[in-house]
Order: sequence, then C-alpha cells, then structure tokens
Amino acid sequence: MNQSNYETATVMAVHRERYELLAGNEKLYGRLKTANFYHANEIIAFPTVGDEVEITYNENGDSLITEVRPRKSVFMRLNATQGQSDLAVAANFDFVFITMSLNRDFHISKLERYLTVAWQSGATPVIVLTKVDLCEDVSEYLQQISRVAPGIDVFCISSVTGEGIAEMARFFEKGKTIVLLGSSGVGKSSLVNTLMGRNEMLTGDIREADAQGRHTTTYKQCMFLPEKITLPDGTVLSGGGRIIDTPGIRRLVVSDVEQGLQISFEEIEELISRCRFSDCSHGNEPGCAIRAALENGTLSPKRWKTYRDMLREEVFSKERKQIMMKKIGRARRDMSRKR
Ligand SMILES: Nc1nc2c(ncn2[C@@H]2O[C@H](COP(=O)(O)OP(=O)(O)O)[C@@H](O)[C@H]2O)c(=O)[nH]1
Ligand SMILES: [Mg+2]
Ligand SMILES: [Zn+2]
Repeated sequence: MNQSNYETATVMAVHRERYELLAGNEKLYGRLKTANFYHANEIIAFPTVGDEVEITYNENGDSLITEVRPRKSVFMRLNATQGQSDLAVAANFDFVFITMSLNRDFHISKLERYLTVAWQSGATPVIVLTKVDLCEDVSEYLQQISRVAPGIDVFCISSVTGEGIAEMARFFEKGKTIVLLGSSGVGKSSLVNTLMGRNEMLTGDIREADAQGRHTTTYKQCMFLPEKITLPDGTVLSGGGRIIDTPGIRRLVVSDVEQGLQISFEEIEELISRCRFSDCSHGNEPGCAIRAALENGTLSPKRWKTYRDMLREEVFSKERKQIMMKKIGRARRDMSRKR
C-alpha cells in the first residue's frame, strides 16, 4: 500500500457524472457505484460539492465513491424526475451568502424564501447586496430588509470596485466554508473571482452551455480562498476558508423547511398560536389573529402569501418523499428476495 491509498475525500466539483475530489493534497476523480443509493443523515442522497465521501481508491483511474458522510449543512432541491430522491446542491458550509443585486433582482419575497432555506440548511445566513456601484441609494433597500431579517448581517458590496468586501473579512476564515445562494446574474461568480484574484468562474453573458469542455464550465465548484485577498482597490485582507459557487437556482424549491419557516416567519407562527381555534384556517373564523393583523396592517398580505406558499410546497414535498421512501423500501425488499 502506498501513501496515496485514501479512504476519504472532499467533493470539490461536480461534472456531469464525474466528481473532482481532494484527498490530502491530491486531486482525484471519482465515480458512483451504479444503481446504488447513498445515505447521508438518513436522507437518501447523491454526493454534491462540499461533501465528505468515502472512496475505494484506484490509482489507475477514477476512484469509486462508496458513501456520503453525514452533512453538517445542506441545500436540497426537489428532483423533477418522478420517483427520484431530492438533489443536494451544496453541503457542509458554515455561512450562506444570500446574494441579491441592488437593482433588478431585488425582491423582498425572494429574500424571505432564501432566508427560510438558509436557516433550514443548518448554516448562518448573511445578506450580501451586490452591484452597489450601480445603486444610488441603498437606504430604502436596507429598510425593507430590516423588516424581514432582523438581526442578520447585511453588506452592500461591489465586485467591480471592491467596495464593502473588507467589511465581510471575518467570514473568510480557515476551516470555514461559504456558499453563495442567489439568482443567476446577481454577481455570485464575479464575487468569487474578485476574492480569488483571478477568473475562476465564468461570469455574465458567457453562458455555461457555450463553453463546454473548458476548465471553467464546472457546474458547481468549491474553492480555497487565498490566505491574502487583494481587492481591486489594492486593499489586502486576511483570507482563508472555502467558497462554493453554484449556478443560479431558477426557482428555489422548498423541501423540509419546517424549522426554517419557524425562524424566518417567527411572528406569523406566533400570531397563529394566538388564533382562537387551534385548527383555524385564517378565513372567517372568529378570533383569528392573522386576519386581525392583516386588517390592522401589522402583517403584510405579501408576506402572508409567501409564508402560505412555502408551507404548501413543504406539505407537497413531504408527501412526495413518503411515496419515494415506500418505493425504495419495496425495491430493497425485492432485491433481498432475489439474492
Ligand atoms: N457593476 C457591477 N456589475 C457586476 C458586479 N458583479 C457582477 N456584475 C456583472 O453582473 C453580471 C453577472 O455576474 P455573474 O457573476 O456572472 O453573476 P452570477 O450568475 O450570480 O454568477 C456580469 O456581467 C458581471 O460583470 C458588480 O459588483 N458591479
Ligand atoms: Mg455564476
Ligand atoms: Zn387564524
């Protein structure tokens, strides 16, 4: 046995069906066992970027990924394929940078959704408002945010000028991982490139599909930040840690966000607990605290709608999961019978 006979590795990037792994200081490639299931925290899961995996090392080719280690945090999204398990988008991060640009992309209901998934992931949300160089007045945005995200750090930054990035320095720390969450075009990859000091990710109108085969086309990628981060204006920050860039998630689908909803819509759940009937549908029942709050203006109809939409998606996703677990259970029993 030589010293590079690794048993565990970190998933640094996910290509179509091949995984870029880091084991010790060595870069390896890994593949999945075919027709098999991977377990992480009881959820049936395929490996994703940031995952710690167990491998069967192969010095002559791709290693075999045999198991996904339990995750300390994860983003999941629903799998559109019927009967397939939810897909992990990123794993094992400490901070979620919820990125929205200070122009077209700014929607408070989107932020509410992001906050819910961020809390649910197990990591700490941080709000990063990008393209501050294009925005004349941020105060209106900040005011809106303080209403839905009290106590959460908010930064206004520009990846072009470097403005505001120094204030975030405490998140760039050895042993800590940041994941970027936000719509396509808000400037996630630009932020990565500014922090890395080189063009690591593709940005802007160079679509991922246009650049197949090039190094930068990686779908999801985890990078080590430099120990010294040099901003465009020459400021040097102490860096370190890792950052995960994901492609823009077009429509964030909610699954398993019960706890996240409890945290990010705390005041709504508090109101609901004050409705006279415990099974209040918040329609015409007497003593409904939600209706009272909507009528006196302390609860905005939009926020109430976002909450209800997310709750509905949550119920839907739970039902789907139950069906899937039954299917998998059946498949397992069939398999063991055949043996
Ligand atoms: N003016 C300005 N443009 C930015 C900034 N960050 C990103 N952009 C531009 O916004 C577009 C989308 O950026 P990109 O990083 O690809 O967004 P992503 O899809 O979230 O990764 C590109 O054309 C960038 O040049 C910024 O801070 N200021
Ligand atoms: Mg990008
Ligand atoms: Zn009610």
